[in-house]
Amino acid sequence: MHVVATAGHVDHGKSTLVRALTGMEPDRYEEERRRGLTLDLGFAWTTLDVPGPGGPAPAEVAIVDVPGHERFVATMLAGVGPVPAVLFVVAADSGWMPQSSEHLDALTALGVRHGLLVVTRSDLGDADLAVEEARDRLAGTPLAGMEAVAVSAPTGAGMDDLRAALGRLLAALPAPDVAAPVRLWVDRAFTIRGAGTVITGTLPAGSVAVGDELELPGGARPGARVVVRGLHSLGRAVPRATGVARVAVNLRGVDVDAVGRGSALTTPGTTVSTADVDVLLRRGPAASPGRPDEGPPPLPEQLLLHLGSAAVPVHVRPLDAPGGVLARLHLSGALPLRIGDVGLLRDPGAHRVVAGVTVLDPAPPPLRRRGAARARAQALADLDGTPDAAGELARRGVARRADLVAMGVPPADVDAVAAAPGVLGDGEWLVDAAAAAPLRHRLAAEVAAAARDRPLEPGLPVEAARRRLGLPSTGLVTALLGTGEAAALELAEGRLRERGAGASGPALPAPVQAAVDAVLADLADAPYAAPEAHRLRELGLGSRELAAAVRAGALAKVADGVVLAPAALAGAAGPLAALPQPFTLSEARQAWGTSRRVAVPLLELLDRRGLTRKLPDARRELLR
Ligand SMILES: Nc1nc2c(ncn2[C@@H]2O[C@H](COP(=O)(O)OP(=O)(O)OP(=O)(O)O)[C@@H](O)[C@H]2O)c(=O)[nH]1
Ligand SMILES: [Mg+2]
Repeated sequence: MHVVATAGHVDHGKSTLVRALTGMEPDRYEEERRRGLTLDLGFAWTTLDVPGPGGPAPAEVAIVDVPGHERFVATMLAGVGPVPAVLFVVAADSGWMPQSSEHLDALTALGVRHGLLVVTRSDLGDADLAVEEARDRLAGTPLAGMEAVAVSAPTGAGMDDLRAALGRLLAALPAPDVAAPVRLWVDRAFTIRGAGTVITGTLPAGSVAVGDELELPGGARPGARVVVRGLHSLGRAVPRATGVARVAVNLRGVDVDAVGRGSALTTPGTTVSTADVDVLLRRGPAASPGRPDEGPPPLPEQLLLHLGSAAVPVHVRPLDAPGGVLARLHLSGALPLRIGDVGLLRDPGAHRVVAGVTVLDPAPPPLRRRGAARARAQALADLDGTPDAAGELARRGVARRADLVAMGVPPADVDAVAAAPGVLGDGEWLVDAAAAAPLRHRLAAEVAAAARDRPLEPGLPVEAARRRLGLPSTGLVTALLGTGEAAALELAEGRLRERGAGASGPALPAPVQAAVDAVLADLADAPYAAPEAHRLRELGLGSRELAAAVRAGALAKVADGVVLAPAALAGAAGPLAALPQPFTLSEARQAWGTSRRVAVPLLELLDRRGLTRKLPDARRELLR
């Protein structure tokens, strides 16, 4: 299927042309027919012969009929936005008019390159003159070279030529990517009794099938998933529709108020729902893709952004210079966008399309510091809206793989950049190679600072390192290890420390070392008489200090608050060898010259180490 839209000044015969071509009534409302004025989008379709390699073949073409009245330009744009080709209508008897210009400017800004110039009402005026005038106006725009056909609806003159020319136009349209992610801009939403909410739109690429789960970005529940309950195309129920196509989608569990013109249904994870976007502006009389040579006047700050079927008020902030080509748009509501999306900015009061826009970054960084806008302009200077995996990652330093895909970077390109030399990742996130070196430097500095500031701790917890480096995951912190300035760091029990710091034991701070020395002196004559709680307190050895002394190998832990000299613990089985076997707790206590407080956990420790065994009568024997 193909989809084309009409364009042109009010009353120039667009709807009449659609009627003559399809036999269908594009003016759906009684009021439209009564007033002879199109108020809203109309939809009609027909079958015609399209030339192909194997000769002409019948193909279906749907036509989105737009209103020409100056008050309905926003409606016109909602209809044209997702459509790749246009029937540009000019009446022979009145010739080129203001909305001819406004519609042409809009089509130019949207980058529409395929169309037919249809001069209508040829029975009422000089069609050749109208064609000539239109050619003048079209010069320099992407539609300059389109074929021209003159028709008259009442006489039927030119209609066969029109069908033939339309066939040639359709044959020349680029084939859309059937595997592309779906973004279906809604142009109508209504309810059908018994079926619920139905939306219609032009599917430009990709395919939608009954049962598909799609995302409804924006709306009352941003990111909500919806299921395609039913699908119609050109009035028929179909199991699947592939772009380009007109589709009507019956949605399960969606209130009709939650969707409307300007909403979109998308393949989950394939757009960024954003209210801030950096764009390339295409301006001047020919606001066609490509950068203008000279700077036009500054843009108004408040404009309407038209993109897809959406029209959203935006605040425009120039990034490079007033009248420049780069701007940050702040949207009054989020839209689901990708790099390379094309839209336009319009000044509705002035009836003027002021610029075409190409999305360069749908997830731009905030502009906080002075000079941030200018720096941002430099970062964007060479971009043209083609998503580039390496560039996106380099500009961001750290990025989530899924976010790059949502921005429009092909998944295969994201995989390739993830595998590039020097790029780090944890499966979910990526760190650019150039960003890794300064992160390693900061990590080494943080670990050193932590060792200095908190010597009793066995290193900097990875989670603390993550926070200090501002990284999104601890996986990325550990991915930094191994090379560069992080080569000297090691990870043990969730903490980072300088390699080797744990092996010989970290040096204890002087006061702790002095207290430990005092304990060891106490133990010199009675090696198993572990210091009592009051003695430890008096020496300033709390649980943190004791843990550090144990980690440093200066003391050995028997139980909480029970410490011995490491050598005493290692030789604890020795005094038990002189006892009659098996022996009692009391005999062991006396052999060690200590109290039950020490003897009980010490025997349990020896049991666990397999040096002693507890018998059913609670006595123990030494195992050799
Ligand atoms: N004589 C003659 N009248 C025509 C022809 N085409 C359209 N008309 C008349 O021109 C008037 C306007 O036609 P429409 O088709 O409603 O124009 P339109 O471009 O759809 O108008 P809007 O949708 O409101 O912008 C109607 O009265 C038509 O009957 C034609 O080829 N010959
Ligand atoms: Mg009409």
